[in-house]
Amino acid sequence: MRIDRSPPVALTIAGSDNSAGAGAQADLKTFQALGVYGLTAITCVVAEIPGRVTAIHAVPPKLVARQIALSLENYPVAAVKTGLLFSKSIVKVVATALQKITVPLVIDPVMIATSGDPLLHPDAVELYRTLLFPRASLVTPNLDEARVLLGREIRGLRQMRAAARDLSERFGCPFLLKGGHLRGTEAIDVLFADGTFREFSTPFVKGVRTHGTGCTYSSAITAGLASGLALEPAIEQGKKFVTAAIAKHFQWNAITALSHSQLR
Ligand code: PXL
Repeated sequence: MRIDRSPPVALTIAGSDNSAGAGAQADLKTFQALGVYGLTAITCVVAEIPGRVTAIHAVPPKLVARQIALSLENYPVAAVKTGLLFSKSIVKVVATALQKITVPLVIDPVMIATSGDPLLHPDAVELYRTLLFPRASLVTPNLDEARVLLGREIRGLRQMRAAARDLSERFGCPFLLKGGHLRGTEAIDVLFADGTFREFSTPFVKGVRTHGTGCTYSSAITAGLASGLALEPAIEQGKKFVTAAIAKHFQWNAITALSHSQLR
């Protein structure tokens, strides 16, 4: 009798962060900690430390497409996540490469680093709306990204609920709007999916630089979906995972990093 010991497989399509708290490196560490084998398709290379992006360079779109195609053709990919896609031409090839997938797709619409440095070319946003969201199982904007997508400010929980519903109805897919930037006593995220609301809340951890939390959260959700969880349990697992990673952060002088290890 053959016992299949192979873990679930997830693919992240994301930028490389040399400081390894965000981007594809954060995604891989998260997948690993949650028992999922991670594949990567790198879209761009970012030279940075938390709080300071010094350079960013795109991978040629054809090479991004090759990485995705090889991953999908040769591995039993059970869920896909997109992070920083950098430019219009990369969004286009990613959308084309993902056209045939039937597995869950999580889109983290990364636009700006926690430091405030721009990451995505602004002219690529429209292609997210037209090419990527129609395919998404979940989109995970923070409040800044939701403001760009919706074209209005979002202040407070009531406006968050309205924004999550409006985004989901406008783009026809589930939206998880992350409220960490409100800096209340609770970090509340609002899901609007299939006509209903659900909220996910944990105590807000103060005073931690949050470089990479968005990447970690969306990749933990993706790991859950790759493992066969339904959307809401996958978000619950992701929220627990990112909260534990923030609580267990470590620090070298001015540099803070999330801990992704030994969380299970
Ligand atoms: O946290 C957003 C993010 C995503 N992806 C890459 C990044 C960053 C932040 O700096 O470098 C590659």
